[in-house]
Amino acid sequence: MLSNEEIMARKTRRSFLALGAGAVAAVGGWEWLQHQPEDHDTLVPLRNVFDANEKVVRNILYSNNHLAPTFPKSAITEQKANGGDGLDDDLDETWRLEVVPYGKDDPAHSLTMDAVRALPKYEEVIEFKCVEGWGAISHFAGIRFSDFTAKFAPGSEKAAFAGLLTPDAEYYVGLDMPSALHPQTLLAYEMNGKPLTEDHGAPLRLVIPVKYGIKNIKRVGRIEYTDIRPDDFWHERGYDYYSGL
Ligand SMILES: Nc1nc2c(c(=O)[nH]1)N[C@H]1C(S)=C(S)[C@@H](COP(=O)(O)O)O[C@H]1N2
Ligand SMILES: [Mo]
Repeated sequence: MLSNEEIMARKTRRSFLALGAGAVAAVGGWEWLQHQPEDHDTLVPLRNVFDANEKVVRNILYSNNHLAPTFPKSAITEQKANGGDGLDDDLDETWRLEVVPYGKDDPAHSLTMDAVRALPKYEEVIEFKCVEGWGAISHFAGIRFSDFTAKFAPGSEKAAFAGLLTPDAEYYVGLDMPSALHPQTLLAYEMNGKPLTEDHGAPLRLVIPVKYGIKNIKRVGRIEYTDIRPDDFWHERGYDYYSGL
């Protein structure tokens, strides 16, 4: 007969094995999902389950200091223009960037590009990855999202999220604040040494190399800092809310 101690020891061992298997399944399932093709309809329930897991796994594996790889300019490749939601209206000199700081309902600023350009310029050559399976090495220049926040919405760093929308609100993304404040996250106005073209998001687009292309919103017209998880265009269509790399 087994002693009580022996029974307890066996039970404990079994729970540890189950826990380990669960963790492996969570990471494996998440990796697997990231590599699935466009047919997202059938994957929606699975994705919702993995949303929760992904957050836990992401917090364990990455910190704000985890940097995306950078490349020499000689490695730059052609990046096609992809996705035109929110870019339909004519772009003219009426463009402004509205900023709604944490705890406010209305914009505190309506900024011109000159005001944006006044912040320190930062450049990076990074890999841009679309969930459709293609990628490109591109050179972007602009300002750090963290510098922008410190200048135009000081204190908003403590919000849980930033929501970014096109001027017509047809395309919109939500970002967890650690990713938004990541040192490689830019509001970019140049691509491969030239001013951004309209199909790549002129006059100002987000470049967030720790996330898939879907989060890199083009033609940003409004930035809101909030604790309420912002709506997200591709999350509504079945993709992982965080879409981290
Ligand atoms: N406003 C807006 N931003 C957007 C999209 C879009 O449809 N509208 N598509 C996203 C997707 S899916 C990708 S892959 C990238 C493509 O960026 P690019 O056109 O500069 O290559 O933009 C992202 N940002
Ligand atoms: Mo994409």
